[in-house]
Amino acid sequence: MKTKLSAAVAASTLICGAATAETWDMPMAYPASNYHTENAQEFADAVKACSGGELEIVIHAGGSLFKGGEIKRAVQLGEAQIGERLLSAHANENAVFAYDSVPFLATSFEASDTLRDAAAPTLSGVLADQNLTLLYSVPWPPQGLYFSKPVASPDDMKGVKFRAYNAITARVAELAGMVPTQIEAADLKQALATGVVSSMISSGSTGVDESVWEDMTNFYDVKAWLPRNTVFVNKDAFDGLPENVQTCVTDEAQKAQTRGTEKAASLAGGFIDTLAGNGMTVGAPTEAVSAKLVEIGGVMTAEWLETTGDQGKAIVDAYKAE
Ligand code: PCA
Repeated sequence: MKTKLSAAVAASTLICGAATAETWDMPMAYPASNYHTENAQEFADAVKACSGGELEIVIHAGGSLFKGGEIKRAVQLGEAQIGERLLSAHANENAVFAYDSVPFLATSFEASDTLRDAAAPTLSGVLADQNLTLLYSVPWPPQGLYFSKPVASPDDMKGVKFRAYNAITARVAELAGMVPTQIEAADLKQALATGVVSSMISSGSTGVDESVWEDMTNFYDVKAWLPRNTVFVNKDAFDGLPENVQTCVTDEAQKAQTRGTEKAASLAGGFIDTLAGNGMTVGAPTEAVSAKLVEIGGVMTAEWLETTGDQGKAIVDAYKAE
């Protein structure tokens, strides 16, 4: 018995020793049950398979390894090898990161894909300068406004405490006379329950993930933009992979991008039905509120183009040329 056991141990040591098996940590900010996270898990499983077990990616959902705001830096520094982040929340480093959140520039899944492709060369370059390799991105459904009261006119928004997820959403709030505070989705429920905020702009997906009907009553389907979660890898970690494993990762990333986008599109309507099914009043914004949002969007588009200069212009020109 003893001999058999030690022979088995010796054999497995040999096998492990022979392979260059590597494990990567993948911090993510959103819940394990969210489609972005499920999609990344499928990506991780596929990478394990196509690399013949040489690369294992371990998902850490819900900000459990690094909080949303820390993920990008952790991957840049190699504290995690790969991660997913709402890149637009890093527009303070480079406004190009907010290309997906320019109000009313791309408001459908199709347009969002076109914009992604138009931005990809610029975005990859900006990320590479930060020691990151762009892998894939998946959109959230179109963004709508949530409130804890009916909002029929722009005046109804004045003074309302607003949960922002990046500087863009904070700016929308500010221009509408609301009071923004930046809060990660993982902390949203508590912020709503304690009255720190009572409104936000987000998708039906996050509204359902966080059962926001417990604290808010109205959802206005504004379709302001489709922000993206972007998956990137530490450049040194990626460059250090054998070529066949690199190809496996990039091939599976392409598939994950397509699969995740299809998932988002197929789930979008159901999320809004779930909000309504749980008692929220769901519908389009009034004309007065729409007009105000379009005005705000105009201001913000001009600001974004000014801050990004040639890079922003190149993205918008490439998008419009499609
Ligand atoms: N959900 C994320 C970002 C955009 C979205 O729809 C959030 O609210 O944090």
